[in-house]
Amino acid sequence: MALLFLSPDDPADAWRAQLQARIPGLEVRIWPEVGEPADIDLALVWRPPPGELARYPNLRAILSLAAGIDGLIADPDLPDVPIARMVDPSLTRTMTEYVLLAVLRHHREFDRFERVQRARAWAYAFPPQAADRRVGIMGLGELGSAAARRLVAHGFQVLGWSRSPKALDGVVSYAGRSELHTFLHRTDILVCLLPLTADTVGILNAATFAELPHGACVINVARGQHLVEDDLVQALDSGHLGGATLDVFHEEPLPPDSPLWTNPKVLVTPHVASYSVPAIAADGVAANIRRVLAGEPLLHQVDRARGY
Ligand code: NDP
Ligand code: OXD
Repeated sequence: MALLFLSPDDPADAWRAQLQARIPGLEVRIWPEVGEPADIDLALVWRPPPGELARYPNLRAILSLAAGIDGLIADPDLPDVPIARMVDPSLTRTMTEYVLLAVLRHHREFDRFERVQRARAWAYAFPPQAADRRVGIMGLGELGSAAARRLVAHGFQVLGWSRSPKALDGVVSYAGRSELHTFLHRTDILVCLLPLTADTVGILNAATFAELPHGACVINVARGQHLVEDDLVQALDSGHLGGATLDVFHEEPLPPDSPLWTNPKVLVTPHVASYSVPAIAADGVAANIRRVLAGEPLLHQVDRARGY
């Protein structure tokens, strides 16, 4: 059994060591040193070049190093084999931490204090209590539901919007397009944790922002293509939106001439909201490798027709 490891951003040697500690004898070939393509049974990947995975005639499954598989399934030459997405406690923990931090920063108005500090202004103001702040999370899956639970524990009013209704303690659930309007009207801080699909592309747009209360803030930690960047800049400049935290962008790295870099109401982070630690995430990947060996269905298998 040979596994292809392909990622420009993940530590290949650490992944190899962690997987071999769990599956002795597993051969891990690190792209582009692949050897004979016909030897490859499995691929563990993040952002492979389009067409690359079609080169391996005996590929049995694709294991994604990412939770979001939009880039993978956009490859018209992707082999028709099962795909598992990343579900991992370290990915969930780091995303929960980022969302809590970003929500608290807007809630406690640190974004405004950072701006007024530059003017040496002693701008005294008290924000509302967490219990009076409504945080709305778009996408209540692995990551959205974990973030929601943490925000509930902190005392915020938490709302969630997903395709199907959810029963999460302390979270008011809205589902489907018909309930989006009400969800947005009741949201002061909006967090996007949706997968990127044909239904969700461009969902953070002028019409969506217009439904949010005056002064609302937007946090996008899902995909850059969820956001219409010009609409965001307009809504911020008009004063309708109070601020934004953006971790993902149409083009990554964000081009130097993007107006988002210098907008005083925008915090830019370089797609770091969450990350998998190989020593932790290798447990789930190894479990799926064993499943392939045993001919069993993958854990966290992607539904290609649904797009996530
Ligand atoms: P999941 O698949 O577990 O959850 C997706 C959620 O979105 C589900 O609740 C689903 O509803 C909901 N959803 C999907 N389509 C729609 C729709 N059309 N309308 C309303 N709700 C919808 O995904 P994860 O939580 O694991 O990850 C979410 C995304 O986060 C990833 O796809 C990725 O893009 C992004 N991400 C970003 C990272 C970063 O560092 N910035 C790191 C990791 C992930 P239902 O439950 O009803 O199916
Ligand atoms: C992911 C990501 O989808 O890191 O896991 O963006």
